[in-house]
Amino acid sequence: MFRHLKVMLVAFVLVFLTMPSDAYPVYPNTDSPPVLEFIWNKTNPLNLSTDIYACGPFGIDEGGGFLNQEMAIFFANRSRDPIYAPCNGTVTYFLPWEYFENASEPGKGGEIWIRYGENYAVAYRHIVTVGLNLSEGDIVKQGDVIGYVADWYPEPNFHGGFMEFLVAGRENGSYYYYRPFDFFSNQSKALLLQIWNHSQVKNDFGYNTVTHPWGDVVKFSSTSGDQEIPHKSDFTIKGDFNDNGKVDFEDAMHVAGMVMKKVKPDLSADFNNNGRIDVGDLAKIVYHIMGMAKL
Ligand SMILES: [Ca+2]
Ligand SMILES: [Ca+2]
Repeated sequence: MFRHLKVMLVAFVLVFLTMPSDAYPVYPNTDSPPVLEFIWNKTNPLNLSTDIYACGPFGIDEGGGFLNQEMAIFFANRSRDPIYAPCNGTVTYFLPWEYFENASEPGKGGEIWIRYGENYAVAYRHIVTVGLNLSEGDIVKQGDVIGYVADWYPEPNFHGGFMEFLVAGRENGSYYYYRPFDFFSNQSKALLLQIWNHSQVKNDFGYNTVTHPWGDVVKFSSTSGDQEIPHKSDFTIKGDFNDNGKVDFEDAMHVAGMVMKKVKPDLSADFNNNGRIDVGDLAKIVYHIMGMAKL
């Protein structure tokens, strides 16, 4: 009987000491929202008076109460331009797509989600990823090329480009799509307002249905967002190494394993921010479980 219990105990400890952490690294180490930069092709800058065909605002009703999750720019005379990361972060979702010709069509195109810190993510849909060496888990820096604008053909012989951008995040356990405009630096906001004002088409794509440039809705949650956002942003709870939605004894055992060097150290367990996994981190997670400390 005792022998049986001992074996079970050893097995129990071994399981948790070797438990892998499958979450992508949190980068940068912050709870705060990003300050985004709208970076455009530096060698071939936008000509505002000729290059902006139309703008689509965030949050407009696309029919049946389905609100638009993205802001969109329909470019004139421009396609295949590089798309730059608007902030630092971790690639948490990457869907490659090679074809410029059809990436702007509904249900087609590549997609990239970049999580910023603990609570926010930015994403581009309908991108082309040809030639890019990116995968989920990669760290990207603001200004890195993360995709290309798709082709778009509003009428014969008109070659434009198409770009869709979104900001998502979580607050108190709920998931939201946010109006992207609000997250940009003042300099980028000024450029985005110029782009909005130079839209050649002012009676379509929802442009004339809003009073605020880039959308009247500040944020919204939805059933599809509740599924998409945590999945594609790989949002995890700090200290929840076994991914069961709470910080518990098993997670403390995992940190103990790191302290004892039985498990590969993971700096997301550096709760006391001293650059290594130590007894202080173990103490913090134990106190957290007991409700006496915040991670
Ligand atoms: Ca857990
Ligand atoms: Ca530490």
